[in-house]
Amino acid sequence: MNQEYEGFNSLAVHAGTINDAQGSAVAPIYQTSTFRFNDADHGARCFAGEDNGYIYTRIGNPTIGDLEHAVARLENGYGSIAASSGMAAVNMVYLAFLGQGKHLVAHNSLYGPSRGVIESMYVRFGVESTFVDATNAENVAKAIRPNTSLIYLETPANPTMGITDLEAVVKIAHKHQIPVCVDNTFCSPYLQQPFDFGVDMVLHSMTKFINGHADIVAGIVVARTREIYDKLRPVMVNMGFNMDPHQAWLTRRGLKTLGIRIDRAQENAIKVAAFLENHPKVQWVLYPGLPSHPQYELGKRQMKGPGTMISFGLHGGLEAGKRMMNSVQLALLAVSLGGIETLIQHPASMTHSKLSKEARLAAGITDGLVRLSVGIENVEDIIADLSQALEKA
Ligand code: LCS
Repeated sequence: MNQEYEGFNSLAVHAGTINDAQGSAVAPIYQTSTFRFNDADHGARCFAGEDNGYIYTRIGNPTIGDLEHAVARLENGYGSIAASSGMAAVNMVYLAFLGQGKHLVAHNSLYGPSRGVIESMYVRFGVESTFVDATNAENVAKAIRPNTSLIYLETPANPTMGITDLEAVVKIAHKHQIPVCVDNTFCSPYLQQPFDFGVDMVLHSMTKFINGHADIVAGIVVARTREIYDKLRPVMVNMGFNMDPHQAWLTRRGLKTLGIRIDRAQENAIKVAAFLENHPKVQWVLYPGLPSHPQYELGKRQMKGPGTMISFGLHGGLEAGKRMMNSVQLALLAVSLGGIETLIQHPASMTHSKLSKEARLAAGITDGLVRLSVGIENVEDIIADLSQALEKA
């Protein structure tokens, strides 16, 4: 395709596609661990960075590169580095910017292990951390210390759906020359482009919306500048966080339909959120598309749509929530999110169960919180399923 094109869905389909000698419409899977050099000097030049020939799949591979190119293009970043999982992507950022005597400021509601790994593992290597409610940017400003070297956010956050004002946090962070990373998993680049607000790194668990079919685990970090890219890439290579070419190929295939999958699931989620909010057994609903969301106006400014993730609580608390989750028939009682199928889970006993009860409650992850990832099924069927499950709650 020679013509310049900018539309999201056009880029999702075409960006980065390898032009191979056979003219295949789909980028081939380079299922190889290593690459032959033309001669010894060529090998030496590849290692010296004077020739961009491929060397070894942990370092780089055309199928993985194809995916990296496409995601960087969709996020409008300088470049991206794919990883074996979302957690490998999170750790790529932590290892590049944290170390002995350094300090992390992060939102208090993050995917459980993104916080847990800091408090249980990085602490052993002398990393300090402060988790604050970043939905109030002032709390981030107050937590900054002279040794703060990274600000790490999720917006909307898993699972509280809290929305952080990226422009406000970036302004504070950059005054102190501190890089900001945003986990954009809940939105994908289709609904939010954090580089528009000046952040420095964007990461995704591509297990979720980007792949979208619940058949692989994968992650990626996108860097706004070459300087940041050059800090991240060696971590992936040296820690062995690399993807597998087949995993990259499946993810690239899923990415092609990202926009239309989200359009459909989001249309469903808007109706499901309204259904839940009006249900007598439901006490509260947190969904960026409902005016009752505490950061509704900010969400409308910062996001291109409210997304497909909904958190809610029942009047009957945890026990009622459990009865509901045990009664769903169409939705799957399973963790993960952002796929074509509707999923329901209980963060306090599942995805966020490794956090201390105190930390969970301070972040707003109450025992009664139920999290729903709305899929692309027929919305009448999703609502009928939730309705019959709520009857048993
Ligand atoms: N970041 C966010 C926001 C996530 O939700 C997850 C996984 C990760 C990073 C880690 O990605 P992974 O290594 O699993 O690809 N979130 C999950 C969840 O909420 N339920 O199951 C996994």
